[in-house]
Amino acid sequence: MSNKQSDIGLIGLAVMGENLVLNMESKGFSVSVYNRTAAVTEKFADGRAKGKNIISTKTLEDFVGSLAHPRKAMIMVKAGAPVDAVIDQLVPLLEQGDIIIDGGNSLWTDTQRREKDLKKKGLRYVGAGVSGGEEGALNGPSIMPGGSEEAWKSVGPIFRKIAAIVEGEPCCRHMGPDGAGHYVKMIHNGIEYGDMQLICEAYAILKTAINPSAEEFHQIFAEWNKGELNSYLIDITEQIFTKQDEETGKPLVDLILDKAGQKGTGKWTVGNAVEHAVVLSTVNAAVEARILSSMKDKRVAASKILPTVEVKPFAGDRQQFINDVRDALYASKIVSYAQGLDLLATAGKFYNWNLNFGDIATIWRGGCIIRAAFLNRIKEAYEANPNLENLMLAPFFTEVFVKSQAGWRRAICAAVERGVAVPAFTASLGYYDSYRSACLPANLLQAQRDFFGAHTYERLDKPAGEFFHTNWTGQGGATASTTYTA
Ligand code: NBP
Repeated sequence: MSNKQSDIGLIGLAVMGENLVLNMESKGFSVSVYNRTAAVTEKFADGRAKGKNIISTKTLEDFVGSLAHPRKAMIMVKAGAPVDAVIDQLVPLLEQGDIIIDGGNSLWTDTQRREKDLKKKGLRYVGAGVSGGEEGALNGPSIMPGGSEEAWKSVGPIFRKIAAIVEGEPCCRHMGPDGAGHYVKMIHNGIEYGDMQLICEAYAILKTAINPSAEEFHQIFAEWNKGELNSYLIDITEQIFTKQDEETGKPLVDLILDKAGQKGTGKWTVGNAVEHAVVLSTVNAAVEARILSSMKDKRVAASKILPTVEVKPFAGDRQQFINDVRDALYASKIVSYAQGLDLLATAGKFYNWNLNFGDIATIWRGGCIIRAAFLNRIKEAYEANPNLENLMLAPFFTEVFVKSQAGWRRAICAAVERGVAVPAFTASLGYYDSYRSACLPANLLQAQRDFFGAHTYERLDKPAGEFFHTNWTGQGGATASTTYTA
């Protein structure tokens, strides 16, 4: 072991860890590494780390001993119990003021708990969401760190240097205290679920109605990528349609089993939205679509029993239809972001995180999976009005709905007529139509509640706060209507 002290250390040399280490080293930082299975460390040392400013260690004692003070130890292992296991082993080796960073996809409440526990021991804790996968980790991810301002001062300069850069600005800013960074990362992942499902639904509508070839799909997505939908996910979708299976010569996408996997951040996001009574219908539809997709055997069996619809041959203007689907995708995407940001705002207030939406949109513009041109518009919307009630109400986005809503509705009608499931499109439009409605049928709902449960109701023609109960059946001898004041 050399006596040299590294700027930072990283524990966990799987896909993300290895690439983050190489990224840090390439930006001029010296890095120590440790992995539970020593053979992995050895392979890295003899392979990609060879000749680089990277110190490989075989024990956590050597790892900690190789770090410059205050020590910065970044954990990049599987989320959950493994993170606690590593922390438990690290803590006895560290000193007051040292910093532990968890860069995995940890649940934000775990991060809050860990930060609180470690603070009592004089250690600083940073829960940092890292997005961008393998390629982002190597060349510049989007990083969402949470934790104390003091800890941020120590790790910020390293993180901002390794993050993706968009228009000269690193895609890394301090998100807020304790679990704020991991919470923002979770919302990022939820939005990612929504974006991916919306793209898949656009594909499904087009396929059923006008059946483009893989080459045509490639061209459609390439065209969309030049406009307002310009994004990483549209870009990779465009590329997917160009890949041919070597064995059969067919488009590979047509040979892939339609069963989607998921790791859990989507479900966490939806569960938390329910807890905070925030509507997250697009992401919810996306999570449920993955669940339904995984039930392949049941779907195949049901497809032989449940009646289908007779599909009419497409008779309209093909290009107009493609444009309608594009408009539906863009409008639904805006709704999904509006919902995700609403949840961020609600949770931010609940936890006193003081989240800055301009900052969040800024660091999502590059490095991460949801990076997209339209995040610039979101950034501008929050810069113009930091207290924006709902993204849909920002003048730029309201104008998008003016232009796109006819096509949005036509595309959904076309899907429904053909029996194509578009749960994320319909959930988005349902939210839009509910949110913009001054009147909803909840008058009838309140009447039902009062009928069976005497839950009372307010009236349109009386002051708010005055509650009424009606004897709906006239039985039981009670008066027809009773007034209660809150
Ligand atoms: P994995 O999530 O596959 O975890 C593998 C690493 O965890 C290995 O280094 C393994 O060591 C280590 N590990 C495990 Br498993 N249990 C351990 C324990 N009890 N003690 C110590 N080490 C343990 O790695 P990854 O895909 O690189 O992801 C790392 C984190 O980053 C995760 O939280 C993930 O959700 C998040 N993330 C991943 C991506 C991605 O694209 N993969 C993107 C963004 C964020 P071993 O070699 O000894 O088994």
